[in-house]
Amino acid sequence: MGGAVRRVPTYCPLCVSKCGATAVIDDGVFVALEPDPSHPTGQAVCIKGKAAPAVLNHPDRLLYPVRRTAPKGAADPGWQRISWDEALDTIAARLTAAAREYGPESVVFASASPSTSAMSDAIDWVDRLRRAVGSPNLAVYMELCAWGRMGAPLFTFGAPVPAAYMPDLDNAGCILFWGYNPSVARLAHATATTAALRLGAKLVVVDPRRAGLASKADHWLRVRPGTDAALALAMTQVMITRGWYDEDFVRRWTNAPLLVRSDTGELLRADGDPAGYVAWAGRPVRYDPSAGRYEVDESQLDLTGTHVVPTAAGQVVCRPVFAVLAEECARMTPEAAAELTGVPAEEIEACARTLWESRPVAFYTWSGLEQHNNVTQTVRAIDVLYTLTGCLDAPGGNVLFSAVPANPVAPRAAAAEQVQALGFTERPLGPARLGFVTGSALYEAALDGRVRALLTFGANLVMAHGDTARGRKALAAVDFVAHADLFMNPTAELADIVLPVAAAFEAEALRIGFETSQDAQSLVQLRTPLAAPRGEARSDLQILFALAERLGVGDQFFGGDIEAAFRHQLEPAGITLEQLRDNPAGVRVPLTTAYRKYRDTGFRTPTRKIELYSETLGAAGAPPLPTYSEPATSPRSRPDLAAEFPLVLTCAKSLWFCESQHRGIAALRKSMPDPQVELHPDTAAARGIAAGDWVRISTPAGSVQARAKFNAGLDPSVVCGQHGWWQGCADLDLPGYPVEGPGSANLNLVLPQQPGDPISDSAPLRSSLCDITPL
Ligand SMILES: Nc1nc2c(c(=O)[nH]1)N[C@H]1C(S)=C(S)[C@@H](COP(=O)(O)OP(=O)(O)OC[C@H]3O[C@@H](n4cnc5c(=O)[nH]c(N)nc54)[C@H](O)[C@@H]3O)O[C@H]1N2
Ligand SMILES: Nc1nc2c(c(=O)[nH]1)N[C@H]1C(S)=C(S)[C@@H](COP(=O)(O)OP(=O)(O)OC[C@H]3O[C@@H](n4cnc5c(=O)[nH]c(N)nc54)[C@H](O)[C@@H]3O)O[C@H]1N2
Ligand code: SF4
Ligand SMILES: [Mo]
Repeated sequence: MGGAVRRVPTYCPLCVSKCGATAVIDDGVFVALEPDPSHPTGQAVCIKGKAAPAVLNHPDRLLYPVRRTAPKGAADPGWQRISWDEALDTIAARLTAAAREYGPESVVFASASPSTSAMSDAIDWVDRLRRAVGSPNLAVYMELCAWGRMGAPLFTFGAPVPAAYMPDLDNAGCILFWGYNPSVARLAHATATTAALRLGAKLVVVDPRRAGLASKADHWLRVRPGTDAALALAMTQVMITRGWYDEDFVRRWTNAPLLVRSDTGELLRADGDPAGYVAWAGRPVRYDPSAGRYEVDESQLDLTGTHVVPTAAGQVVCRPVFAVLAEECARMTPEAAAELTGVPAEEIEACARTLWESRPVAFYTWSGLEQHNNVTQTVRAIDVLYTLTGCLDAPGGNVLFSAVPANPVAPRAAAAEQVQALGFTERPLGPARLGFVTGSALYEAALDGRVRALLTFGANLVMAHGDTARGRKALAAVDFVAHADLFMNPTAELADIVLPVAAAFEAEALRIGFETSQDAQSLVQLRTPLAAPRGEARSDLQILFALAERLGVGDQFFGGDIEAAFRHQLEPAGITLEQLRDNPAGVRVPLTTAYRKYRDTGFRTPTRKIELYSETLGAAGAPPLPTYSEPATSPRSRPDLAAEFPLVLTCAKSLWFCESQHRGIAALRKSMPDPQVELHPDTAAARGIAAGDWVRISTPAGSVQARAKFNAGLDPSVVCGQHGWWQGCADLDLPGYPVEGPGSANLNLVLPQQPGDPISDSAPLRSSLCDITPL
């Protein structure tokens, strides 16, 4: 130390926030990461980002490719060092053999979530490789992490709102965070929100815990876990009853005017035109979805009333979708919702008023909604509520910001995949339709011999999914598993070959757009390597490009030339790699935001309107209008279990760690040395538990341990745990925990994967029953 200090503009890729940053290089050594306020996501760097050098230098880093020599299930896998050539040749040969013998659907690719790791650098290339070799299966937690932000909104908007239609925080009048805590999860959203609040924006937070920005919120709605749909329906009820909705938008841009048959509950079709629909404008008028046009101007369309429509098959009594929606919601009064959700009726009413009076509304939903067996309907209810504000793609609403033109790495398949992903038969509208395999479908197929080869980039599958014991059996049953990672983890332990991966700051990466605002979207940045890879570690991209060659699809990977791939991506942007290398802070491409693009294109739904009523869901036997269903395992749905397990158990991420990572990093672990469970002091007192005591969290599936952390803001019947605890921290002399068995602190060991959401298979990790007892 003490030599020349260099400062290199960069960004942190460790989580979804991608915070703009400055790296400090002291005498050639990467020592610190600092915020870069000139970067659109650079207002702050979190404690994990600051610990990036410690992650990179940790003694437990994997340095060499290894192969297992002991059978799976042995206490010691007997890792033996092998060469990269042997490792990559073996992986390619085994994947090829599995696909040849058992079909391409027997091969699964998996990745750590790009929201919680630098796999965001490479995940599109993983997807490209799996398609190139014909595998229909990518396992990347779509059902736990993204269905509510990306998958379920397709039924309503035909687009990923809010995952792609980002909240325009800079211009919002009201910000709505529903099951989302950006102070922990996405710093760039938290700092932008704080700035917006300073300028007078209102904030609504729906969360069982008063977490993060909830303490600054105009409304904090303390919802019982898993009952969010009831809340959304009640707010919708209030807004419809009070006339707090953008009637013109609803009439023109949603399918609210289409007539629903009272006899079947289905949308009425025009006589002699099975593709056409009918609305009412003093008489029946046709709607042609291919043109997106009615016979009359929309202003004449009825949203209320009951109409008798003459058809070739006789008279049919019908009502507009909007009238049926209003009637369905009428049952969910604020009082009824208060009973279900625990949120006072006056708060529900007041919050609906704020949403209406403080428009434009920008919203984000995340994990608080994803991990329930009713997520699809919950998200439908919130999406319908949001639609009433008329703010979609409007300034200050949720906007699809213009993107830098670029060649996509893994364009969505134009034609349907030839072979469907695992789980497609059971849930044809779920993640499998988009090429994603759910944890439950993966385990089931692995256990019955349909999965023969698995290639995972970093995913800690057995700890991220519920029912760890089943997961371990499933992975052990797969003929061949290869895992690429920075560290050994409980999933890698089950692999046949483990590859050492270069840490994010040891590798070059290309980022085209930073998502959170138009300014952020306009920035293209090439992340400079700040250190040489440790040992023989290689970047995920190097591994993928080398495997592609060996799998005979090198032509789709630019003959193994990563630079050529970057150049190809950049070509439409008119930016060169040289420009980016000369400007490590990035190059801005001037872009203007186009708002309300639906006016030109309609929506990508079957009716080309926002679908308050979803025929697609109806045809699958699901409610076509958003509906509340009680979580499968709750005090109300399972009073038989509630006697022994009286508390509702949810969970949340930790500020100090990404998911199951980082417990080995002293700078992080020192702030959170032990697994915790948050509970109300009264709940603790009733059980003779003091703050900081070790306790047992017992669910119908077993028990694990954690320390009691008091949180007087919680409802006394709700507790909140943490998942991901396995790793020890030698520097602090803090223990690791077994993934199974006595002494385990692995919450997902005692959380089930089933019953999953009927459409998406999302597991109920955030609405289960438990009791807490002293250990
Ligand atoms: N520090 C840190 N940052 C991360 C991650 C990390 O592990 N650590 N992980 C990354 C990943 S992969 C993701 S998916 C994102 C997730 O980001 P978030 O979704 O913000 O993550 P959480 O904090 O788990 O959940 C948000 C809130 O949901 C609340 N909640 C729990 N149950 C319910 C419920 O039933 N209803 C409602 N309305 N709320 C509920 C929790 O109390 C919590 O405050 O964060 C990313 N960023
Ligand atoms: N109970 C409960 N369970 C949950 C959740 C919850 O909130 N509660 N959250 C769910 C969610 S939203 C998600 S996204 C999943 C997360 O599950 P995962 O995405 O599997 O995340 P981690 O468990 O942190 O494991 C990530 C692994 O990737 C490795 N890694 C990190 N960076 C890189 C890299 O650049 N390259 C490679 N090759 N490897 C890397 C890490 O060392 C680690 O071993 O967990 C889910 N499970
Ligand atoms: S929030 Fe922290 S970990 Fe995530 S990108 Fe920013 S600095 Fe990195
Ligand atoms: Mo996630």
